[in-house]
Amino acid sequence: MADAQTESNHKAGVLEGGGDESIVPQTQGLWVRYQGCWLRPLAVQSVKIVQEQFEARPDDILLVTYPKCGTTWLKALVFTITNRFRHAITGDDHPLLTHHPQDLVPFLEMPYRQLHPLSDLEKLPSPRLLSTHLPVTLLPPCVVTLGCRVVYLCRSPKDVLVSLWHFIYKVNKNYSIDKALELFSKGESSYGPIWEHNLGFWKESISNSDRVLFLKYDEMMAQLVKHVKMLAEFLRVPFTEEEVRCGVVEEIVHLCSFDKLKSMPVNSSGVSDRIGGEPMENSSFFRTAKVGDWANYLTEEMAKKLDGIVEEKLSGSDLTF
Ligand code: PAP
Repeated sequence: MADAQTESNHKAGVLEGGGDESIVPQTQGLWVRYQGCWLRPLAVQSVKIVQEQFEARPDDILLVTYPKCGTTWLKALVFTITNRFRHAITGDDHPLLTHHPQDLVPFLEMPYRQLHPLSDLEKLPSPRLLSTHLPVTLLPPCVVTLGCRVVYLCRSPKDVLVSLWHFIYKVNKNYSIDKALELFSKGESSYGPIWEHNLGFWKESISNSDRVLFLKYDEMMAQLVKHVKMLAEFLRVPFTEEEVRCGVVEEIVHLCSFDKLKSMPVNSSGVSDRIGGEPMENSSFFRTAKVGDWANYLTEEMAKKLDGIVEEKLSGSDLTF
């Protein structure tokens, strides 16, 4: 009920603080700042519930992404790799043939968490595969203290901006690419600033390399087999020599490829409310998957502006895009 009110305030352009001083409304009314992170107003309550009530298990595996960095792909890959002894990759009953990849790995801060208590996660057998967009600073502390493993996937900020713009533009035709760039460059975007999100997990991956695997979308695209093997090693289910010889790695690459997933009826038709508020077409998670697609939407000047900001924010860190 509270969230329905929040969402209707949001649509009416009413900015809310929710009585919580850590929530600062943002001028455009698209996001509010919560503990240093920009969130959709509707997401704040879910994030708070996760922070306060989520009980991690030491063998939990968290798939962490900034939005539009390849969440759908990572979920498909990790689900397939870790479940390959239960679900044969070439079998005609593989769950990816009948489920959207987004639905195979539960999202911690799913919309309307207050209506869907965390008990759904508690019922899952170990080891659990879970996903989140939370920056490291907002993760429930138990995730760190229990040493849960994290796979972090990031992507060139220019491609993230363009992917995100397409996604939001579908439901908000007032959201121009110029406006998207203006806000994104100030860090104002769901779970932003993106550079803080990236840097937080970059640092974690350096200090805890056995616990945090840091991946880049463009590098994965360029070397698929290498990254699928790397994922399996990190997830402690490495491929046997026999599996490699029989082409299991290539089969996983193929099953989880953009073209294959996009063509499946379960992903190409229907709608679902995954982000809260607006039901989105299942196909909206499969657009083009092209590295460097930003060049079709951003002028040189726009690209230079974002590059300059990102370089400055990441300077001294060795993290580059
Ligand atoms: P989310 O963070 O909102 O859950 P996410 O899956 O990260 O969504 O974003 C979708 C992007 O991943 C799209 O990028 P694009 O807009 O640049 O095209 C989508 O095309 C891409 N994507 C989806 N599935 C795959 C895949 N199997 N391989 C590579 N990229 C993919």
